[in-house]
Amino acid sequence: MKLDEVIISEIIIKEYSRKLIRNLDLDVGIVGGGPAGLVAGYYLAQKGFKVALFERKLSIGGGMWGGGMMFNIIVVQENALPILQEFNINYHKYQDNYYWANAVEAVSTLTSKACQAGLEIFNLITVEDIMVDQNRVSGLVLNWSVVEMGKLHIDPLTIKTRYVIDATGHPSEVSRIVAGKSGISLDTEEGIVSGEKSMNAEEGEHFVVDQTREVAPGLCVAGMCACAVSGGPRMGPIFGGMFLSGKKAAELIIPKL
Ligand code: 48F
Repeated sequence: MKLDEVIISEIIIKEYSRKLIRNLDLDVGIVGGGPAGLVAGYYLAQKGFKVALFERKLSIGGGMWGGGMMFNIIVVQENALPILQEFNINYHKYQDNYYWANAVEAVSTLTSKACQAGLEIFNLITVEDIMVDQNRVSGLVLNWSVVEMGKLHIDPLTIKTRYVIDATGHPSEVSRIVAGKSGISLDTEEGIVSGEKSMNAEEGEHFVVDQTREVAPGLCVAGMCACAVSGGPRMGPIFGGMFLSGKKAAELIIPKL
């Protein structure tokens, strides 16, 4: 049978529109498709929650593709190995407590397993604002990333959420929006994003997991964003803390849904 280009277009337009409509009212909206957001999305989707992840860029994976300084290897410490095992990502021992994995395999496998668990991923979409209802974060305001890049004056669309996970990494964008314009103070010393500190892998890897928490009603932080919000150090290309933080974010939210 001859392929019809218009049917191909129709499938894409109809099915994407259906997917968008299905996700207008979410249990959890995750902002950012780095390791923390992907792991959180996997564990939430696996439990059957309605969860979608919005990523500004074309590719999912955030800062993991490039390992350290574009050497595309990631380092993972012992306590995070169960997550690599859960996803079936190959890893190798270097010495006690230091394991390494292929960054490309890690990103692609996390992404694939999260999609198969039921996480809906929307790439090329930027979260530019939040919705607030009775002093609680209650939704996400979305626009195409190219609208932001082109500085086009085009209004966004909005979705409802019961919980938002800010997994936007170093810039902690959603938390900054909440602190800056929603009238809600963050649960930090200053009520705003404290700001990330200089590199310290040992401290940072503990801090990121400890500080994965609900920092405002309806808003949980995960990954590097948790360090930035609560004023902890960065840790560079060791990723166990990112994986454990994503898992903890899911585990914190699940009983509240
Ligand atoms: O930066 P990113 O990988 O965050 P993460 O999951 O992991 C951090 C590590 O990669 C690394 C590190 C490890 O030691 O320090 O940096 O905490 O992924 C964050 C993703 O969020 C997207 C951004 O494009 C990136 O892919 N993002 C940021 N702001 C927005 C956004 C936004 N407003 N809307 C949509 N996506």
